[in-house]
Amino acid sequence: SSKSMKTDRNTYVGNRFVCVKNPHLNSMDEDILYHLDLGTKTHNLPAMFGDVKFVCVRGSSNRMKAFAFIRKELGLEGSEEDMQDICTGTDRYCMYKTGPVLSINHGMGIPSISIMLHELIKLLYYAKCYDVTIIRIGTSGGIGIEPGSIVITDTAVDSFFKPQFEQIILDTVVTQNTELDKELAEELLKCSKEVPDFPTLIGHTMCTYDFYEGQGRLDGALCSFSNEKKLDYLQRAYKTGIRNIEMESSVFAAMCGLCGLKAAVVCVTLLNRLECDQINLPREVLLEYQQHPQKLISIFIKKRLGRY
Ligand code: R2B
Ligand code: URA
Repeated sequence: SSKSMKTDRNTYVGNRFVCVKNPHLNSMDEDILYHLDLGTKTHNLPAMFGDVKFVCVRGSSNRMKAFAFIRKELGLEGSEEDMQDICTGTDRYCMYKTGPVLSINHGMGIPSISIMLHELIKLLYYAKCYDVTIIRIGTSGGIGIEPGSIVITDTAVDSFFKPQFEQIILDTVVTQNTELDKELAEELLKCSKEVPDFPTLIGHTMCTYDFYEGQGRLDGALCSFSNEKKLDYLQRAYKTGIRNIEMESSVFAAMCGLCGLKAAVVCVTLLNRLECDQINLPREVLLEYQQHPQKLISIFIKKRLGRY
């Protein structure tokens, strides 16, 4: 049977620098950020990334380019260079930088985002970045709310509705805190008042290891439960304050919290899971919904930069 222990959340107040929690890194002569195709000896990370203040992460790499829109939105004098993928030597992740805004994709699910975050956090640390806000923008399944709504996560919860992320480290289950920055969530909610086109709310987000059975769907290749059981589960989730379901928020909240990054999760809902399982929106509606989080985020960044 596995042992269990609780990690302390970093009580990060004074130190505004992005930090790592790994004593072994000190004794490494070089650190290769393999999945990003960057390294401490091959790249001048402080020169490349030292001015980063906002990191936007999202699932797909295709949509990453769409984020270059922020350059226009922010009125930043973008060079063609800004449109170049920084992680050229790898097709795992794509990264774009425009002024103080770094955008990177994370793939689907906890393992994929976790690998990216290890390397991204080390990158920000080596670059001596400070006062960094990181926001995951993405899609999700809503519970009891209108599709197209945005949910700003206050706490990520697991499939048992618990506000924690259980990571297996060696043969120990380590439990980590998944609370996100409350002030940042409120600040984002305030920004949403300026985009009246879609409802935005703060709620809990359930993070699962699977899209199908793991999210109570009846339409996967496998299903071992009834419609009644599904609805009972989702209704109980709703009662605890869960408003959407996705697949990365828990490890994102845990890792960013431990490393001194102010973090937020902003997801649009593509369907109401109390009504259906399949995402059957017309392409153009889907594309429109996916713009909602980035519209909100660009207002937020513009405000922070005093350009709104
Ligand atoms: C939301 O959408 C993806 C699954 O379709 C997954 O990455 C997530 O969290
Ligand atoms: N992403 C998810 O993880 N679940 C959904 O239902 C929709 C998008």
